[in-house]
Amino acid sequence: MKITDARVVVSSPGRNYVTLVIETEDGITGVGDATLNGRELAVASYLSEHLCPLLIGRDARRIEDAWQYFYKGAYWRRGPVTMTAIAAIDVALWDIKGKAAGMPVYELLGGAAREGVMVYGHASGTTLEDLSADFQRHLDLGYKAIRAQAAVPGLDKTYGIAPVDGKLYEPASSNVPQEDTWETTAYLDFAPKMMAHVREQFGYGVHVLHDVHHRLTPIEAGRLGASLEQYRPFWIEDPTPAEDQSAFRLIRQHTTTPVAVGEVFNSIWDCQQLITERLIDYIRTSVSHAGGITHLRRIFSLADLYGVRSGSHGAGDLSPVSFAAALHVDMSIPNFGIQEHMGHRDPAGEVFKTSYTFTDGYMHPGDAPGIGVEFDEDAAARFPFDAKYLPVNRRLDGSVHDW
Ligand code: KDG
Ligand code: MG
Repeated sequence: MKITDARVVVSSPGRNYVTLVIETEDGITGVGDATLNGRELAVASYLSEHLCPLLIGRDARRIEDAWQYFYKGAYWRRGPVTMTAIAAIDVALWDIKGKAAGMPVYELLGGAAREGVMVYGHASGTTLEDLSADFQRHLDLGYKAIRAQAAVPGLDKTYGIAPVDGKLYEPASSNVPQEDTWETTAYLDFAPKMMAHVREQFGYGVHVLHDVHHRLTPIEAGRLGASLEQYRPFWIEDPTPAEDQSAFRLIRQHTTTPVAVGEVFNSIWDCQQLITERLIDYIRTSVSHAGGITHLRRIFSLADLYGVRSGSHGAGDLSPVSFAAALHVDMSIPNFGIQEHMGHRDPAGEVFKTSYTFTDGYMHPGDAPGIGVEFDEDAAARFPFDAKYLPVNRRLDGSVHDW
């Protein structure tokens, strides 16, 4: 089954997405997500200049061979741009394989290991009262697990807070990143109060998650985990900049609060020590940034050996294509933990026609052949690229801080 065309479409239906479209000689088309938030055009160029020409004439059925060819063959390995590009090819080829077989991809991965995928939504507020209202809104929607974030008193801006209830937080259009402020002491004092507030209001019948966005030192993270233990969080996410894998030993020495990490990882090598030394509880690598379905399954298989469960990144900057692909993986692996579900802002639905469903806090990828997302290129053309950047984070003294 020869590949006859491979092209990249950059569009901004609500936010920027980079979509790879692969066509085969027998008329089957596959799609992959190549979105890398704030660096979209780098991946688009890597694909269209270097990889797409090499796809023409290849056999679309040989997914593992394509993966090895683009990973090992390039000489330059790993890194977010390379691995997002390989992921897009990999997912598009799985989409084609599923369509050719007339089966949803999760069937090709071994079939359903569960009835549905527990997802967590994002509740946030500029005050604790606003957070409560948003948390209640998520409970009313049926979520069984909810991430709680609130603005830290004393700081001008806190990342991850939606501007209005029910909206998604996203960077504003600009060629220059916005700058946020950070002060660790204020945050460490506030986080337990926020968690106490959520538990007092909503009890212990719902899973509560919290994202630290890589801002603490290991000992600060240990202190945070210890201070939250009594409120039984499902996890604390990204407590420290995670390229320092051995730092997690120190966190582990000080707290039993579960730790989740990995949304910025691109390969199994980035989390090898974290997994094999059992320094984390959930690995958050994603289909789109960690080399596609093929490589993500390798990471999750390693994690399974060490009692680490999956908890894939699923923010709005991962397009509906990679979100759907994540659900297929989640359905089929033995060590699924939870899946992030931030959702997508209109008019994304005009461009990506999805077949996944949400019922009572659980999602299912649907039974359409392939990944189950149809990409409308004509609709995408109505939404041109719109430069946006994640914010840069500065401490009160003006120095640049960890993300
Ligand atoms: O592109 C980065 C965002 O997806 C990330 O900042 C959101 O931390 C995030 C999360 O957990 O979804
Ligand atoms: Mg996060």
